[in-house]
Amino acid sequence: MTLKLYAHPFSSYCQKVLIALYENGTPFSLRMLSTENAGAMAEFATLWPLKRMPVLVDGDRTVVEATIIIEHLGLYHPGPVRLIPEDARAALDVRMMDRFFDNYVMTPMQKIVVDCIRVEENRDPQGVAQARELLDTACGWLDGRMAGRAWAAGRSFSLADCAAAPALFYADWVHPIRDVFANVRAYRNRLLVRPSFARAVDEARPYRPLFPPGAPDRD
Ligand SMILES: N[C@@H](CCC(=O)N[C@@H](CS)C(=O)NCC(=O)O)C(=O)O
Repeated sequence: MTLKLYAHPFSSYCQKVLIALYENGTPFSLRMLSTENAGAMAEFATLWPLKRMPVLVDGDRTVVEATIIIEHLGLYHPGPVRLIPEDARAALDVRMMDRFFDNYVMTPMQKIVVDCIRVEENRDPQGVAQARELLDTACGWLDGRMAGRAWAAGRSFSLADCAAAPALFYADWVHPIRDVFANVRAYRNRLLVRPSFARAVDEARPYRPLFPPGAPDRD
């Protein structure tokens, strides 16, 4: 049975799952979520009324939340690249870093992006300033964490790096990572050349004009 992923290639949380799928060469069919694809949009709304992408359909199971989708893939469709270590203690560290990237990098990044879509009178400058401050604090902490490390947790590429790649990619677009955070900048560059993420970035390239704050001419 083919896995179906309801997603859009430009979405950060969708990229998180795409990276996991590409790491293991897991076959799936993309149900592209775009206004031109009303059928997929309607299925998506029925499957997950909260309408947050990505959503994975595996047979009669509907799986939501990017992290849980990656956990599901590891359990039901394992491949050569194990994204969550077998050792429970090592896995805990991976999950901690996954939460870090979602909560303290992805969330403030999204706050800044979404604010750009709002009409002027509905904007939230205080919330955006707090999001920028949180990104700086998160990068400061991450810079120390990444000293002497290639990947966010343990010695190999993991779920945590799947979360980190799109989070840091877009965070740097909306709030450039400061030069003093050299370890974070180097880590972002390392993620950019990881073939699974490089592929996700390439596939999303045609959608760059849609980026609400405007996409920079790089990466
Ligand atoms: N906690 C969810 C977040 C998913 C999410 O925020 N997805 C965004 C796209 S990156 C979305 O669907 N946004 C649509 C909206 O907010 O209406 C996850 O981990 O999958």
